[in-house]
Amino acid sequence: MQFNRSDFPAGFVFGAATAAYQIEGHKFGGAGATHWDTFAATPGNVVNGEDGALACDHYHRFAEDLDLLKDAGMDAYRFSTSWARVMPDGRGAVNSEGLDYYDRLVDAILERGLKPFQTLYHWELPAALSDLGGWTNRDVAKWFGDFTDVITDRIGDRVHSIATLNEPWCVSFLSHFLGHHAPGHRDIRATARAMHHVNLAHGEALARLRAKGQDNCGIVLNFEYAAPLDDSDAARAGADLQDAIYNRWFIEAITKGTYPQVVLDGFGDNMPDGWQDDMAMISQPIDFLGVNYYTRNLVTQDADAQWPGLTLQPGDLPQTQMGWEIYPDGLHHFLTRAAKNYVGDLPIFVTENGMAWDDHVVDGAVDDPVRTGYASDHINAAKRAIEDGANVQGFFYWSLLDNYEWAFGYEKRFGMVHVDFETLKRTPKASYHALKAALAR
Ligand code: IFM
Repeated sequence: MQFNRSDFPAGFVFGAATAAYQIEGHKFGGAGATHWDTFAATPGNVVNGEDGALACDHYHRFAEDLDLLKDAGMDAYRFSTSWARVMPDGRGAVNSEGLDYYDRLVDAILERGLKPFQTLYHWELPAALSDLGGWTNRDVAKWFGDFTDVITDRIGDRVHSIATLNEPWCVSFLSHFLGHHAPGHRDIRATARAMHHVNLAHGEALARLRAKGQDNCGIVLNFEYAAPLDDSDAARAGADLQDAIYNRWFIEAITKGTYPQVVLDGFGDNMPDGWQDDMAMISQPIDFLGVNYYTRNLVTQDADAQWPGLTLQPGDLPQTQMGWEIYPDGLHHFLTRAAKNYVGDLPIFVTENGMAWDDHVVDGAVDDPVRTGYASDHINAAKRAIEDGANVQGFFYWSLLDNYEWAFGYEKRFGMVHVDFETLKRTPKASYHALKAALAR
């Protein structure tokens, strides 16, 4: 990789990220059903109907996985805590096996000298709460607050930082308007509600964490670069609307207590009554911002089509296995833009960045030069953002392991470590070794 650890400020954190449902093996340890289990069991939603029942069996193999992080010379592990593992019905009864598991996991992270970066929610909503409307029900904020209390009472004394939610755009728009993720709705009213309630849940969780005296609390947002497809007014308007829905809706709510008018206009009467009264709760001060970034899209709009009337396509740069265009300048853009327009000097972490490729083990090794280049170019984009004044304090590669890539099942491989899903054998890829070498320099 074209960087050395010594190019970065002292204390800069290098790590890798994962998420509970994607790696743990949800069938173990008394976890309750989630809306991803039921979504995956419904034909047509997930490639091969695959689910997270076994995944990478991190539940039993986390020690081996944490050793991989340590052996690479990384500083931190970003993981998430499954709501349904801790509270199988989402409310009420607590599963002590689930709490014990996260207790062991955090201790094992610390024993290896790694910093535990916790995310409270990375998408596996308990199915019992989905029955009650899930993210469309305003009560989800309180339910999430109660889960926050339970898990924080157990591990909050040892985690380094806590992010409330991962990628609220996916939790709401992708899952309730586009229908690509659980619960698979395509309904504008459900979307408007979910897009507000996910922010409210962040605010509620933050209030609960503050009441316990927790520091280093923030949120992880995903950003996607939206460029006009061409020089037309339609393309400019389309890129602006896409940026508002995907990027500005969440960061503006959290840091300024406002929503972009262009999206409110589209949602119209579908916003929940009295949403304005929640904005102070949503915009409480955070301690850090997590930025997830992967790609760019070129956008245009058909103003005569039903709102939002957007068409998206990748540009002509090389693409990953996901068909996502590789555009490292976008990471520099969002890091500097976040600092300039939204969070000022607050610490920013790149909490996810990485790529999928059709990797294979050949003679015991996995050669993945495209991933090495991808990671190197994006880490250098983060370095440029620091030089341009953004207070970027860390970079987490997505992901440590090949894992359950949601609607794509196990087909798309994002890991720096290959996982054979028959034997569960881990094989560090060439990119892992390249990162290790750069971190030692
Ligand atoms: O796998 C996901 C992860 O769960 C959230 N961020 C994007 C990754 C790649 O799609």
